[in-house]
Amino acid sequence: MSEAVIEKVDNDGMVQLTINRPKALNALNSEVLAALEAHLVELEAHPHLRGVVITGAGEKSFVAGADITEMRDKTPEEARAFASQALRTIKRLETLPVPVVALVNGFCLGGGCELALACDWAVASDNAVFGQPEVQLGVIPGFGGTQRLPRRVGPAMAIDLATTGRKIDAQEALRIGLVNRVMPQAELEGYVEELTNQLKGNGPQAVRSAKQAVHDGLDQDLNSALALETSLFALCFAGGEQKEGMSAFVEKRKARF
Ligand code: DAK
Repeated sequence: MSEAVIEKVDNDGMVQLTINRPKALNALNSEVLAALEAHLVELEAHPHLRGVVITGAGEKSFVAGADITEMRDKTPEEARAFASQALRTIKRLETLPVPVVALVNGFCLGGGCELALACDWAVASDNAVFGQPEVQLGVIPGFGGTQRLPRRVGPAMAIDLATTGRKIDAQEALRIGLVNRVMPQAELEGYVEELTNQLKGNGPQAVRSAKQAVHDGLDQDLNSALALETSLFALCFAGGEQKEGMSAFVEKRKARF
């Protein structure tokens, strides 16, 4: 498989994907997108997947956007094809059945910000820089940014960012709810390990169902979404996980999922 994305898997089904184009600040070109999609297709079929962490190679950038050099000479038809490849790939990431964590270690711009928006969590280094600067290049966000950004930070802030193209620092990203945590770069890996260990300690099917309830419920009216939650809650009692989790509590021991 291409070296444009590096996959590291641990024994418990936790996978780290690293976008590996540090010389171009991990900008997303067709090769990176194809490699990412190939990894995601494999992960979709992974029976014991527990979570995914996605990051960028090096200490300067998560992803500095779509590749401007590659995009510059595209026709409208080619731009549409490029956007649909990216949209499909980002959708695959978003709909993985397990929590996906963006480990944002630097620039997170344009398509990079859109990639992070498709993740369940974003943990950022304190030197991270976020933005949707596409309008400064004469285009708009094309990888879902105009739709996922307002859903994450509200329409007023989304329009502010998408129409000015201004860059914001990690603290502002935290304040507006674009990221969950900010910490010094040196502590980022350690924190993500702590987070993934926490996820791995929980019932795997329960974690999947919690993600499904939130994601699917957001697309429904409240009553339908509450009915979905009830169904998923009831299903928790069909497997062995709930028996083990509750027995462990009663027997004052750690659950073995
Ligand atoms: N694409 C290609 N190369 C990039 C890049 C990018 N997005 N960002 C950085 N690089 C490359 C630089 O060209 C440079 O390459 P060399 O000159 O060394 O060969 C290398 O990475 C290091 O970058 P700098 O020398 O510029 O490093 P600095 O620290 O000085 O500056 C920076 C870092 C992140 C502030 C700066 O590189 C920068 O402003 N980069 C561009 C950020 C940006 O505008 N990102 C948004 C990209 S647009 C659509 C579909 C998709 C999209 C839009 C429409 N449709 C279908 C309609 C998506 C658009 C985007 O994401």
